[in-house]
Amino acid sequence: MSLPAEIVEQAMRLRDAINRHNHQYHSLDSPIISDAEFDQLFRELKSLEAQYPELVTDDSPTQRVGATPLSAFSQIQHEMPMLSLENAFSEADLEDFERRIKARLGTVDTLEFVCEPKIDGVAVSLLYVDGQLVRGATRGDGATGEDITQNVRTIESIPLRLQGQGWPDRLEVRGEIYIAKSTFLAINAEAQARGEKLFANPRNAAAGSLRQLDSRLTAKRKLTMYCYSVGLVEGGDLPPTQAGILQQLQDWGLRVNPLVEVVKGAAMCRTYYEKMLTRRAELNYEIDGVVFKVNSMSLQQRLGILTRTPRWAIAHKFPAEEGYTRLVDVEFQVGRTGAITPVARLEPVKIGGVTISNATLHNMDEVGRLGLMIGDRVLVQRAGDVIPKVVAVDRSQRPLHARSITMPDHCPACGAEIILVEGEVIARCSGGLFCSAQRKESIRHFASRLALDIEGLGTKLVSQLVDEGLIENPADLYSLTESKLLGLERMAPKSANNLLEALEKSKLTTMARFIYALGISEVGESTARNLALFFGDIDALRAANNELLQAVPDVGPIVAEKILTFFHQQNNQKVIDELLAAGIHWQAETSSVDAAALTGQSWVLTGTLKILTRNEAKAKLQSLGAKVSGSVSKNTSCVVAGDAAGSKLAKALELGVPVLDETALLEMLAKHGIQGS
Ligand code: 9MJ
Repeated sequence: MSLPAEIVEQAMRLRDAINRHNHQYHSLDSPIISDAEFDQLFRELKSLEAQYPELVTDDSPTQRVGATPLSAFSQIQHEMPMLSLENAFSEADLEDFERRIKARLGTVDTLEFVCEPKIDGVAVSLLYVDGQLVRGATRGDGATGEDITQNVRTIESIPLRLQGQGWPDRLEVRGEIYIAKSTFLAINAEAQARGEKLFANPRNAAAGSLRQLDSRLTAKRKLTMYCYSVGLVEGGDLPPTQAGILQQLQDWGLRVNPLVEVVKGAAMCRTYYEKMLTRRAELNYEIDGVVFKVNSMSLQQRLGILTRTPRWAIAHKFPAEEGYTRLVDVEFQVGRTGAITPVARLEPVKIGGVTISNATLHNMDEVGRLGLMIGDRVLVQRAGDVIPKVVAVDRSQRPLHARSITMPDHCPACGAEIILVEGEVIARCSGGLFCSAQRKESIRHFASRLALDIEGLGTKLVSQLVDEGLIENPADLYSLTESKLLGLERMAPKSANNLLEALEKSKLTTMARFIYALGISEVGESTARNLALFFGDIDALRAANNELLQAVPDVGPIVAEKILTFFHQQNNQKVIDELLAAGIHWQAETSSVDAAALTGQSWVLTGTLKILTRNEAKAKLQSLGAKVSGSVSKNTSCVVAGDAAGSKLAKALELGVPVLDETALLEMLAKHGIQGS
């Protein structure tokens, strides 16, 4: 039976629309219809295909998942080897690279290079025949890889059929499949909740997800891909430059990194490297360096390949952020609230240009999950400026004399009993303010940047001052004198004076900082700000009852209880009195600000703002009493949409949640007494 022409046409129209919107959403990050509208198109196509099963084609977007699980991956031979890249680690390596190329080409002209972020994922090859995706394969050893067609078909940013026209009959596209950092964290959080093994990093998570024999599992992992080159090209032509090819791939619906740039000469490559190094932390995917490629394809041809690496490309690697070393010992540190944290003492190892000899182990559950023993060879990871952590254990290298790690019964600082509250993973010292470690931490917190910001009062000095009996609590800081300080080891008159000056300067602060500095359990910066705005007066806060506290935005029964407990302690009240008597003061919170204007409202920020930073916008909304949340729901009061706002904006529109642009936000803030910048 032949299908009615209008049905075939309708199915084609739906597929085209779905493919186009998929590309807008996944590759260009700029959806033009809402999720609901997209779902509607998808449902229409599904029901049409259910009604007319002959309509179902292999490249229909409804066919991404559905294959039966495999028993093993089959091997494939790459028709053109998948190359690896030579590495450069320094400016000199880069200059050498340029010099070699110029010598080989016999030219003195400045060369054009394409600069690309080097994605730390899994290299794959996609084969399109007549525009249809027919095969996906891993790089393997470059000559032989594994057939992962079923799995790549589940990745929504990989088109099952190329868009537009003019593609070669056979086209092999290469690139890197990866998992976004945010997705990686979510996967691990879920694994942790289920008590499963965690992935060490996003690359392992991507590789593990791609190596699933059951593609339904791969489909759940939200993998994506950036394409960066072509392999086999038959029956058609491509643009004459690398940059042109990338643009062409994007036009055919493949995802290409928007941070690619064309530059002239090695010096500008270096500038690109520096720029990406500073942007690295803010990207939602891991990059381990940048790649430079000669832009002209004819020059690439002339330069050719050296065994396994092309002469026309080089990877400029960032300093490694992971490294193996040995766990020498585990010590137990006591935090401000008595929480006991196991800390790994490591054989010093250089990671990302920094020598690491300590790493956090978080808690004993984590030690158990890692299966860690003292003496083990461990993988240490350093990400940006966060504390390094042990992420994996190399059990094959466990020495015979490896020792197990046990939580002590008593606090290493004060000897008080360590208690494990039921239902909590964190063990705590029961010594309270008698524990010198807790005292040191609370003074250190008081002096920290977001609290009273006392310059020069670091961990070592606080420790020295407490150990010498010069201070016991934050208020004692203000009775320090030059002569007392000069009694300390290695304290020069200049440093002593600097500290006294910093202490004097810290006396003028804000009420929010002061509340935060007190170190009340569960009261972070944002809650402190809300408390300051709500009460406006420290005595009102000190006298508040549970009910009143819970009227403050963000304060629920647990936080209210913590605040009450803190102020019930005579010792804490005494310290506050002494601090105020020492001259700590602040200006009244600006009364023209309508601090309760948005109380009870939940706001969401999305897209790029031009005038305010995200954090500024968030703080300003919070100061009017709004909660700022990360996801849109029917309970969201308002969404602020900046440039390139994506799915959150679509969701808001779908749910009928009010949307403001940045100008409207600034107007609203001004109306409530808050200036824009
Ligand atoms: C990555 N990993 O992002 C290449 N790569 O080119 C980029 N890898 C590459 N290019 C030729 N951007 C071989 C490998």
